[in-house]
Amino acid sequence: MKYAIALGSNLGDSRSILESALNRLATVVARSSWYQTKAVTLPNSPPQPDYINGCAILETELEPLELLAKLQQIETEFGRIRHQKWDARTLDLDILLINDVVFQTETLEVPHPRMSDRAFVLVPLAEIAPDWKHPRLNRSIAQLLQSIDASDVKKL
Ligand code: A4P
Ligand code: MG
Repeated sequence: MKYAIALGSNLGDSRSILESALNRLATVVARSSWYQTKAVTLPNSPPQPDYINGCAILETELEPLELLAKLQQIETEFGRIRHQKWDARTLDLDILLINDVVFQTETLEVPHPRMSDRAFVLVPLAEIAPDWKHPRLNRSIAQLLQSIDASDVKKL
């Protein structure tokens, strides 16, 4: 199965946390550059440090819920503590895409429901998978990226 995942961190030594997390993952077939991005927060929440974000493509036999469990285990290993939604975190690992399928359960929704309007996801993903089609929107990652503002995303 082919997966696209997003990596993000805005607490701790983000760059080395992200590198180590990638090394813990099965069969990474492509990885993007790292990008410094402005934190997207909920309205009226206090300011947060910038994030480092990137994306990777994995080939693995793991089923979607097995991969989600593995990603959450790696988040915990790197000191992720869940406070509030969208809080600053040492490591966030999200599943963006799985082949060309739509997958929806209580604990996992793929395509990731917020990916299409987020420059911090689309810029790194377009670097490694510009032609991957979003199965709900029927548009490629490169096309989705063209319709948003990506000026807050800076390559490191
Ligand atoms: N879940 C459902 N679908 C998925 C999926 N496709 N991948 C569930 C991963 N998890 C998925 O996630 C909450 C629950 O979502 C999980 O238990 C899982 O069952 P979480 O990681 O505990 O919490 P979260 O990340 O705070 O929530 P959420 O809503 O997933 O956050 P987002 O939308 O991912 O946003 N700004 C910048 N610049 N860069 C960032 O990386 N990230 C966020 C988090 C906000 N602002 C950001 C960034
Ligand atoms: Mg998450």
